[in-house]
Amino acid sequence: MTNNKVKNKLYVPEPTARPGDEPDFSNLKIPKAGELPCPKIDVDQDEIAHFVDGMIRVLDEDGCAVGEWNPNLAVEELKRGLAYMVLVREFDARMLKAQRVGKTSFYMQSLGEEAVSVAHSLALEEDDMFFPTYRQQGLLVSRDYSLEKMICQLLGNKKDPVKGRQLPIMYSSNEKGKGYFSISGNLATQYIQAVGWAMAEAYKGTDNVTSAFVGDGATAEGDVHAAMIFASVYKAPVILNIVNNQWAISSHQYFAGGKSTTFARRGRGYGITGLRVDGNDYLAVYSASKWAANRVRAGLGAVVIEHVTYRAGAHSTSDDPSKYRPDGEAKAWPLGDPIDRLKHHLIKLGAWSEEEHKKLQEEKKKFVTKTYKKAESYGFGENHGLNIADMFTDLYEEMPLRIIRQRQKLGV
Ligand SMILES: Cc1ncc(C[n+]2csc(CCOP(=O)(O)OP(=O)(O)O)c2C)c(N)n1
Ligand SMILES: [Mg+2]
Repeated sequence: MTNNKVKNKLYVPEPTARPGDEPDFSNLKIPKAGELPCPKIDVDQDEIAHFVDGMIRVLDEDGCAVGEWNPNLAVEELKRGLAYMVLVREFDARMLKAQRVGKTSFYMQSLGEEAVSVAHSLALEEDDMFFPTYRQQGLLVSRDYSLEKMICQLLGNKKDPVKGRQLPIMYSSNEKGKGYFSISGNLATQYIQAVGWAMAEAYKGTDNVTSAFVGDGATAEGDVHAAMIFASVYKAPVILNIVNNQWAISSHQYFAGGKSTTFARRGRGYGITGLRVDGNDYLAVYSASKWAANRVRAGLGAVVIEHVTYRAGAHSTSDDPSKYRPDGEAKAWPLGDPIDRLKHHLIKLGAWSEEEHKKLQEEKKKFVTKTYKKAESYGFGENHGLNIADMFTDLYEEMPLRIIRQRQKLGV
């Protein structure tokens, strides 16, 4: 035994900056747009092993689309994506206000992350199924799901499709072409459910892709391990999206393992193809999602996509990020804002202008306000108009005795 033995010391990661510090993103390596080649969809995953450390980027600093990952979308398609992102942002802003004045109890925005859900959704097909988290309202919006129904869910009124039985923002839709699996408050449960769903699609022999989402923080859940191992072993036709928005409420992504590895690398450990993408670059998200969907649909197994983005707003209306992140961190985020970047690109193409953009924002805002008013007319708060007895319906084929007793006690 030597006496220069080092004592064990528990390591606790610290975020790069705390309130009072200057925001610091110097550890984020950002390759130039267009740097990575776009391989054929049947490429051997070992040949693109380095993609989990790189970053697929298409839009450069001047707003030009460069490199092999450029999806070469028609101008009308770009404008469509922009319009959906603006609609999501206006919707978020309106609902945040509604929460502040007590019309609903809770809200979660996707500010700064709109490209992740909108571009991903538009790159997939109508019958593909989503297993989202609470931060992908853009999936529903870009599939033209009724905004009125979404607001009724948030207000928990008589037109709420889930009859007031879910927390606001926990939407659900089994309508054809909307495919938005009921959101669960228990983080990461949707990941294993998605893989099971994908395995069933494979068993049935459909050509549908299943797409699951999880946040950086929730990747620390054991369910993510179970999902990855099943997805890998059974070559499940599933895209496993990891939205790395840097924070999990007040925990920095380092607490979920982001300091020692990228989240895209998680898939590689299980033998799953991994891509890492600039999540604020609409074209890059679209292109990577399309590539992954094509690969999955061709029977070549699951793909993990890490979307590198930033949660520009608070975690939810129950959170105050000034307590744990430095002032101005969102502004200092080096990958910019997804709406601004796509707008800039369209202007660069000569297909858009600041005036047209303003008009689009006003138009969407008006639409949201009008829809909100209509939804509110169906009730909110104490005047929800819901049938209390519905609390007990649709849930059990055979109602357990204790629930029957609860219902009897309530007299409904
Ligand atoms: C199993 C479980 N643990 C903890 C929570 C509480 N919780 C809700 S959201 C959240 C943070 C999740 O962060 P992340 O996965 O990064 O997603 P983001 O909110 O950033 O989109 C936590 C801890 C929960 N809902 N479920
Ligand atoms: Mg997060």
